[in-house]
Amino acid sequence: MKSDLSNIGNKSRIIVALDFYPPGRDPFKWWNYILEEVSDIVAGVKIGLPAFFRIGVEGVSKLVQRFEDELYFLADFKLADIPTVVSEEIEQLSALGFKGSIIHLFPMGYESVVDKARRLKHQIFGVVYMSHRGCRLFDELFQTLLEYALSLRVDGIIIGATRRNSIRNARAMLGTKMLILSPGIGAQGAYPGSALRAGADFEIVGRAITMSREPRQAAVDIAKAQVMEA
Ligand code: O7M
Repeated sequence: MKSDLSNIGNKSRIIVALDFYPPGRDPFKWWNYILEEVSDIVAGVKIGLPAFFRIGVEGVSKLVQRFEDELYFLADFKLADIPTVVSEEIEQLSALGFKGSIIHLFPMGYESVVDKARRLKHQIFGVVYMSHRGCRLFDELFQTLLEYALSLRVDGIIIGATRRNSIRNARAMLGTKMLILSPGIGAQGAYPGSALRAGADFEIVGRAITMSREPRQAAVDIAKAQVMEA
């Protein structure tokens, strides 16, 4: 049972995001195949609304049950409701077998959410800086959100791999206290390994693996790039 992302053993620092699948494929079969191909390479799998809409709670639950011994399952709903509702959502996601959830930090007031998650042994990751262009409020609020994440003592934060300087700054401020997860590798332009070298702990990779003709080879190549010297 993979329940702590800081303890992944001898694997790459990839978390594969299951959002997309090639046209004409059955999404459940494809994502099942992806996980068969890469489960010995990647540390975890991130699942959010796209997969929930495509394969339903039942499909997601089947994937979790099949692969939870090898993979860390991270729920990505970027939760941002009132604390009571977010706590309930985390309870449900935990019951489904997810070991961690991603939340937005800007609503603030989430101390009770983190307490609840601790009791459930469920890890919490807060979004601090997104990867896409034009997220102006994140530009302005980066420092505030980072300080809030630190005071809330979440297990980790999300900073886009497209924001290497911010990853460096966050790492300098956090020391080793928190994990940094970075999406934006491949399809969004950041190079495999670049976020790790800036101080991140994991790179979240979606389409570069899930839309590849050779998903296993794609994962192997990214894993190699992660351990290469800069
Ligand atoms: O590699 P991609 O671009 O196909 O997929 C990237 C994944 O990372 C996708 O699942 C996004 O939801 C997620 N992501 C971002 O791309 N940018 C962000 O700023 C934040 C996330 C994310 O995972 O937040 C938790």
